[in-house]
Order: sequence, then C-alpha cells, then structure tokens
Amino acid sequence: MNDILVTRSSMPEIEEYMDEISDMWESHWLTNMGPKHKRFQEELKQYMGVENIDLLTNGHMALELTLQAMNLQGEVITTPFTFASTTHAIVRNGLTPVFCDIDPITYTMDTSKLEELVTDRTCAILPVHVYGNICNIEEIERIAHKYELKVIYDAAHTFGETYKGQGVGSFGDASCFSFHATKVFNSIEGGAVCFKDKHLGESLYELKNFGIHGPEEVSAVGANAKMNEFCAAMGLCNLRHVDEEIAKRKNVVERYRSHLKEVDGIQLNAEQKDVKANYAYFPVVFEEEQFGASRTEVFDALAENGIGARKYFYPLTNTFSAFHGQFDVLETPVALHISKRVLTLPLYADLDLEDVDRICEIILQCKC
Ligand code: T4K
Repeated sequence: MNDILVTRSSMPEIEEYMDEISDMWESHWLTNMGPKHKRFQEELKQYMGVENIDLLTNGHMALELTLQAMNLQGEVITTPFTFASTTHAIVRNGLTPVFCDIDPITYTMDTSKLEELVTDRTCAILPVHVYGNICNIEEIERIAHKYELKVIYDAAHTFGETYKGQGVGSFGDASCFSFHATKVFNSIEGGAVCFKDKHLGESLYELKNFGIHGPEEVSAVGANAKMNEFCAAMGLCNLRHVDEEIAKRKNVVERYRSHLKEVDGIQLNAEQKDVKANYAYFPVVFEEEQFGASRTEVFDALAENGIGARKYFYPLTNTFSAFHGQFDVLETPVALHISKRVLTLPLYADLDLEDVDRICEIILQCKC
C-alpha cells in the first residue's frame, strides 16, 4: 500500500488543463495580468460572493501586501496558532504582533481576551479562520469599530465557505485566501484578497507589480506578486470541480467522525452553526490522561504504518527561534495546550473511506 500523506492536491484531468492552456501557444501571453488572470478573477468574484477581489502569487503575499497597502504602524493583534505566514506578514511590515489566546473549541481568536490587548499603538486585528473555523466575526467587528482598527482576516483555510449566507471574504476590511496546492481549492500556488475599499484595491494592484503607478511613475516600494497565466488556468479548471471535491471531503470527514466521536480524551473539530463548511482539515486533540496515549504516540503509530498526519499548528508562532524570545508563550496558554496535543489527520477528496477506517483503527489501538 502507498503512503498516505496529510493531503493530496486536487487536479483536473490532464486534457482539461491542456485545453485551458493551449491558446497560450498562440498568444504568448504568460503573465502580468493576462486574459486568464482576468477571467479567473471574475469567476472567483461570482463563486465567492464578494464585490472586490485581486489575485496574487500566494496567500502569504496576499497578507503581506494587504498590510503594506493599509500603510499601518504599531501593533497588530493576532493569534499564534497558525502557519508561519500570518505572523511573518506582520513582522515583515515592521509591525509588532501582539498575541491573543485562542478559544479551546474553535481554535480561533478568543474575543473575550481581545479588548484588553488594545493599546494606543494598536492599528489592526488579524484573526485567523483556522482550519476553516470562522472567527467570532460580530465581536471582532464590534471591537474594531469601537477603537477604529482595521480588520484583516487570514482566510487561507476558508475557500468556498459562507457565514450566515454571505461569502466569508466579505467580512472585515480585507480577507486573504490561499490557493496553494495543499488547499481545498488550488491554482498550484496562488492567493487572493477580497476587500471593501476600492482605494485599497488600487494600492494592492500596484504593490503586486513593483509599485508601478503608470508608464513613467513608481509610487511605492512594491514586490512582484502577480499570478501567472498557468496558475490562473489551473484555478479556472479546479473551480469547475470544487463543489464536487468539497462534497467528497465531507464524506471523508463524516467517516472519521463516525469512528472518533464520543471517544474519551479525543476532541474533534467543532461543527459551527451558520457556517457552510469546506472540510479543509481534520484536526484531532488528544488529551493523554483520558485517551491513554499522547499526540506524539499516535503520530508515531500512524507513521509506522505509512500514514503522514501533521502537527498543524505546532510549534506556535510566538515560540519561533526567528523571534529570539521576544514573546512570552505563557500569555497564550490555551494555544500552547492545543498545539501540544493536536494532530491533523489525512484529508483529501479522493481519500479512500477504507483508509479512513484503517487510520481510525490504528488511532484507537493506541488507546490501550
Ligand atoms: N495563512 C495560513 C493560516 C496558512 O495555513 C497558510 C499556508 C498561509 C497563510 C500562506 O498561504 P500560501 O502562501 O502558502 O499560499 C503547507 C502549505 O505550503 C501552506 O500553504 C499551508 N498554509 C500550510 C498549512 O501547509 P507544508 O510545509 O506543511 O507543506 P508540505 O509541502 O509538507 O505539504 C503537505 C502535504 O501536501 C504533503 O505531505 C503532500 C501534499 N502535497 C504537497 C505539495 C507541495 C501535494 O499533494 N502536492 C503538492 O504540490 O506547508
């Protein structure tokens, strides 16, 4: 049997992709906001139910350039239970991350601890819809409004989700998505920003193209973060199948749940009211005392059987050696607790349900 990894990229039939890219051998137009980029952008706008969207090379540049386009200074309140990208985007903009703890059930920002972190240096809140779990949007927006703070959601995990019937990208000042190969929906590498303010969109558009404002004017120190035509073509193809892929993921998740629900010492991901889920990840928290085995023991048992679960998100970003002990991890005790106990199990559309049964059997054997 082949190894099973934590995820596997969704891909269209090769003929479909070849068909989509074939006209590029006529046009020779490969990048710099070409026709596929434009078409992909329009199709995404419809699918995601948002008013404004811009495409970028990846989710990280979406975050980094959004912060730059907002011209922020000071402190940004965020969470450490995330991928490196979230914190790096803040620090690489010369901003200071201030870490808020997470909710023990949804793993998103614990908004009961948010307001006490606001100072006169706070300029923005950057919460993460981690694993596709939607943050407490109402409370975040109430606090942001009260203190006149920007809200930028890290929506890397939420492609295709809605909250109370609205596309999840329509909340906050901006929401940043990732279309990386490992995501529910991919354009090989790719990212997008959904935003409200058209001026922000104009700045973003320039920043992803070196800050070029016109043929003879460069008005900002931008980067190169333009999505190329091959990536846009992959996105166009995958978009045709994404609903089907999400439906298959749902079956996989339900199979996992049927085996692992109500097992002592196992916490499964919360099913959220008002959210149309995308089944992006399947995180499981193991409480050693009740379950009888630690997260590491389960991880090792799976690995011995060729199954590659991952410790997303461990270590916490506020413990990274890159930050030379600048942050105190004890200020985010719930995040620390979860990060030491969580495992994300393999999940992708074509994961065989019998493999799910086997993965669960190995996990449950660790119990005794
Ligand atoms: N914010 C959040 C909350 C994020 O999670 C991320 C990215 C970002 C921002 C930034 O978005 P991007 O700039 O990446 O668009 C992966 C991904 O590289 C990363 O996109 C993702 N989050 C993070 C959670 O996971 P790794 O280093 O764990 O990936 P890797 O290479 O170990 O791949 C995991 C598994 O996926 C492999 O075991 C097999 C499968 N895979 C991987 C690749 C690269 C495929 O099937 N095909 C592939 O091409 O980071």
